[in-house]
Amino acid sequence: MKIALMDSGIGLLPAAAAVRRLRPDADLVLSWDPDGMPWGPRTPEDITERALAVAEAAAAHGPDVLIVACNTASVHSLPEMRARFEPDLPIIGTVPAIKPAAAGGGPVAIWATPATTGSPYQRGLIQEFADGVTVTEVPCPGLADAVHHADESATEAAIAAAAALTPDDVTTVVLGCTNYELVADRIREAVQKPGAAPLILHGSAGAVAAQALRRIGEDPVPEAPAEGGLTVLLSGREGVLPAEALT
Ligand code: DGN
Repeated sequence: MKIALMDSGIGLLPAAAAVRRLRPDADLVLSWDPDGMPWGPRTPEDITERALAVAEAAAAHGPDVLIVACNTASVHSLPEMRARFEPDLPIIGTVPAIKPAAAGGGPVAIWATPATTGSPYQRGLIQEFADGVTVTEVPCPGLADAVHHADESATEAAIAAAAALTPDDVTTVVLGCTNYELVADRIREAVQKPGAAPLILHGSAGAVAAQALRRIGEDPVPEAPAEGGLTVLLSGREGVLPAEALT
């Protein structure tokens, strides 16, 4: 079994690690776009063009399923991706986890890239699943890029700016960009108010990994031998990734 994941950058790692935990025997193809990232500030047309190119590179390796491990690309480009690749290659999107977050009653804050924040797709999810729940959309300019480049001070500054836009009484934060799952602890620290109930964070890595397996009729087998291969594609060129990046 071969499972491909794509994103603009290393935001695909949490979902890839989740796939590895469920199926250590799966071959992984990770395709991202160092030449074009970040996608967050781009126009929807531009995002779709870059996402299709990165997906083509992954598809050329013959995966059974492709996970679009990027909220920005999913909210803007899923119809085009599906039209291009399905039914031969099933496409699994990643969109902000508003439904489970709103089920807790809120108030909820959705942290996402500027392109995802306020997009018709995100607004539709809020309307459909968060009726009667107070929801604040928080754009986080620069955060995805800072996380990708492991730029500590830019990450700190972008988290502090987003925390300042997050109402004090939120109980729940949706991590609406896959990069943010890599700094979830720091986001929790910045938003958690002293004395308040522990903040609830909703990412999407585990859910999309499980959904990808379901879609191709495979069960989770966490005890399977850890013999899955790894192919890394950087804007279409073969690259390498240290094994510990997926733990
Ligand atoms: N990982 C992407 C997402 O989930 O939106 C970040 C996109 C970007 O390049 N900013």
